[in-house]
Amino acid sequence: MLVTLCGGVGAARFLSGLVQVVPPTSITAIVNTGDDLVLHGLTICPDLDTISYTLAGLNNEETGWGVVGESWRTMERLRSLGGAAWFALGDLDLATHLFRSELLRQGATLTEATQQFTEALGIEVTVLPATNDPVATKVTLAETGEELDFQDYFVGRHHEPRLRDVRFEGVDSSTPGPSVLSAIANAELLIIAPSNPIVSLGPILAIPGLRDAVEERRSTNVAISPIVAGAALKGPAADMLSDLGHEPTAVGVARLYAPLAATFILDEADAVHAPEIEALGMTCRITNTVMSSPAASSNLASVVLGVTQ
Ligand code: FO1
Repeated sequence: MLVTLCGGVGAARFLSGLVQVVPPTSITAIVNTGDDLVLHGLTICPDLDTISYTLAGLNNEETGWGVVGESWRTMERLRSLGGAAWFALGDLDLATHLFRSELLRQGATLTEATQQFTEALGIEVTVLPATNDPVATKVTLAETGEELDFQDYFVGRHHEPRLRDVRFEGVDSSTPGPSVLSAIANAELLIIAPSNPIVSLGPILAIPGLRDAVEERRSTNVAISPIVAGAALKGPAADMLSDLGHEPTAVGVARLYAPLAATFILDEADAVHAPEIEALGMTCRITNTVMSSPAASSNLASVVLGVTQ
């Protein structure tokens, strides 16, 4: 079994490569829930949905989120009524939030609702929310000291403001979701996907017991750098790293992950950094990590799997 700790787009692209090279049933994706929000009374789980849509071949590749071939009639109508349309829920995507929210209202856990959703989409990868407890990422803006909910910052403010702090509300009293710790303990290989280390991996690793479980098996863990040549492929990861006092490079990411993984996957563009990363006690594998096509994703997955061979 393979376990991947996942955020959104980068992790989804990596998983779409992994399923090309190993049976999907042998993969468990443990997914961030810190970006989740309740809007219009609906529970929206962006990272779980990006992963699920991508594995089902339904993801909108242009935006990176939402459903391919989407229409926006409900949002247009909502806007004309004066409703909150800042967070764009497409007509097809809305069905996901209706489906999940009704299951939760009837008493299902997020794990159970996710299982029903992924089964309905024909997904054979096991997709697990990292926790069933409410954990909400909050950011403090550097300039004003104002604290915002993650999506108010990310979508509402186009992730432009610089940050002073990030915290995960509720995480201290959260517990890992069912099967999460056993999946981590029993995996042949654990992969830290190329996701934002602060707001995608951060909320997962902050769940009590989770970081320890990952550290305990460090020798067979692999981390993939989400930063290539000093920039994130998507989103504000590089700015966030630097705002919070980390070097916004693959080396900065490696410093965060050195206690967690023995192997670090580095892009060819960053090969020059390999000696500095190896000095942290990690072994580097250098390859193309930019998943610009299905072939690039499967190549990256093969390199990661090569760690066990
Ligand atoms: N991102 C945007 O930039 N604008 C949106 O209006 C937006 C809506 C949205 C709806 C459902 C969903 O699952 C994701 C959505 N996202 C949107 C993406 C989301 O904010 C981010 O991908 C993540 O939370 C960051 O990883």
